[in-house]
Amino acid sequence: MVNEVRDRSIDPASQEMLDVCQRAGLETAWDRFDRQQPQCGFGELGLCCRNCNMGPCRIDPFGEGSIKGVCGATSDIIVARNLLRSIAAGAAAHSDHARDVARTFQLVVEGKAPSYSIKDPAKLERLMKEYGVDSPVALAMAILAEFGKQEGPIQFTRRAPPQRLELWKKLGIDPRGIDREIVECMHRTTMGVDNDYVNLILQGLRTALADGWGGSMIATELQDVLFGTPAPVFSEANLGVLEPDQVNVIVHGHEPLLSEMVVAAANDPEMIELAKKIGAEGINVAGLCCTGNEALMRQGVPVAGNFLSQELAIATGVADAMVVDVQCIMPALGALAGCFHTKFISTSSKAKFPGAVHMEFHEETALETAKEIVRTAVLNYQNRDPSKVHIPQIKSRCMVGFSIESIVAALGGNLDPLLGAIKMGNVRGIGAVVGCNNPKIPQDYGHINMVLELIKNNVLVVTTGCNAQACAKAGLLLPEAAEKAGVGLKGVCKALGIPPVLHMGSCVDISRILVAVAAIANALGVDISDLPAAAAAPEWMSEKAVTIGTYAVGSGVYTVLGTMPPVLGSSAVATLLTSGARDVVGACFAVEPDPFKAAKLMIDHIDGQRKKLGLA
Ligand code: NFS
Ligand code: SF4
Repeated sequence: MVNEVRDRSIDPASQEMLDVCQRAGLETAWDRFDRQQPQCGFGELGLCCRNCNMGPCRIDPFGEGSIKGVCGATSDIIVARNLLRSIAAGAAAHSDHARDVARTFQLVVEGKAPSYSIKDPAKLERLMKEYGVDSPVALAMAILAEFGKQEGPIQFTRRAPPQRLELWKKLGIDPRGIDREIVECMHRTTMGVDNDYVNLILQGLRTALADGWGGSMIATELQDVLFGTPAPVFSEANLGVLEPDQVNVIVHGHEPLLSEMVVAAANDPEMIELAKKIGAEGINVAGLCCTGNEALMRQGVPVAGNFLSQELAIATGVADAMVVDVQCIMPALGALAGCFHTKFISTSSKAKFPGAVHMEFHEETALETAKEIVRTAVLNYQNRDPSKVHIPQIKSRCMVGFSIESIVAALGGNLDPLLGAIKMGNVRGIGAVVGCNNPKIPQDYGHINMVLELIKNNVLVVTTGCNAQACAKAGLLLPEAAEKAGVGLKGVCKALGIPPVLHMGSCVDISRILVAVAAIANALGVDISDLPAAAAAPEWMSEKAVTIGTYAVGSGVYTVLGTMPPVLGSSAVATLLTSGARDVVGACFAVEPDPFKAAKLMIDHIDGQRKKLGLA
């Protein structure tokens, strides 16, 4: 048993809770993953198609049985179409999130969403200037128009270096409207439309760029305007942040529109008084997944864990409410919450779950609903079953909140010190390590080992999403973690008082990384694809990660994936993604599950880039 939990996670708090779950007979994603074995070989290779009802069709990977679908689609077509649909889904998720933020921003500037306000007026001014509009209302209209536009450009794509923009135009992948690109993916992949794998993948690049430089960037910028641009703040991470004597409200999902209001409601004196009246010492809000990142970096709200910690948080027996909105929320949570007193509360009209209580959230009445939710959690505190309580006494301190603005501030006002350190070689390059957990890899094993390898080799790591939370739990987001870095990076971190791993936010905040690499490229007068930089998603699982990887590559960043995307059924598609793309967009994918070897690939790439730039 002990060995088995070690195989499932390297996080000691998760291991402890997995033990608890096993003893109590509680099922987790890891158990369900085991029961799925062996997983479908056709699916793993991307070789099944259900896009019309002459199918389902599947292609024999050994070329012996059926090598074409009923319509004649080959493995190349089927693999590319399936990939394009994943990219569309990921872009839709980020961008529909962005739409809600933009819509809320519009209501705020029209005076119709009294729970929210403008927290970063300076950024609002800058965005108005960038869009060439003279009022916040006009900015809201212009940004909302990005989704339904028929012709481009999407304004934020103009932040890319001029060489990159030229390339996108030449290739015909400069995105038009965000929704238009996503719809076109669905059109092209329906039966009998686009049957050229290269053409399909070019549309994948265009759609992904519409996410990275469109949807995701809109979400990031407007969230900063509404909730404040993150600045360095200390907090704590891991299941040990849950409090035995306080009401624990766990916020899980993605949109800070909800979590910010829950935090505000939990700080309301009336709520705190209610909590004390029923015998609790106070109200403790903790986050999971990306909404956890949002609340962490803006409010210093502690995080309970990353993606694979979500069930374990309920299994502690002290989650008085698990409040969710959209994305990365396991439908298993309802049944698990049913084994405890936990109230599992869904809030979005887009996302309902079995076993959840639905308390729908609307921008106009956000704070009232958030108070109702917190009140429900508080009143539920007395229903805890003490015999089921088990909180691992494990948590780490972390320093988070490295928006570009705060990185520039830490550097003393401009990027020059960083550019200097890169030129000197103290910082060998930049590694963006992001993405999910996936039970195919022991939780955090890929994340932590890759990040440690990179910093040891003087690669400054920027992180978001569930990698950021893995790093927080492992104590890598602290200035002291510079001790684990190579001599050059250690010196830079010590001089600036920053960690060797910079938490830049949630997954939509990978757009911050795009802006950063664009700024560095512009400062050096080169394209992004010339930079000593590389990206990785060591434990990715979500379709959103497919889109992110694609816009990273489309933006010129070499990207290493730790789990295999379902593309091996077509050697043509696999070759295009892992080498041919280099001649098209100046970057490509690699797949390497071993985090040590994957880090080596990134470092070799960075060294090659340095050489090309004439840096030692
Ligand atoms: Ni990103 Fe963030 Fe985590 Fe993966 Fe899910 S929470 S949006 S998709 S699992 S990193
Ligand atoms: Fe089969 Fe072609 Fe229909 Fe797909 S689109 S299910 S390959 S017939």
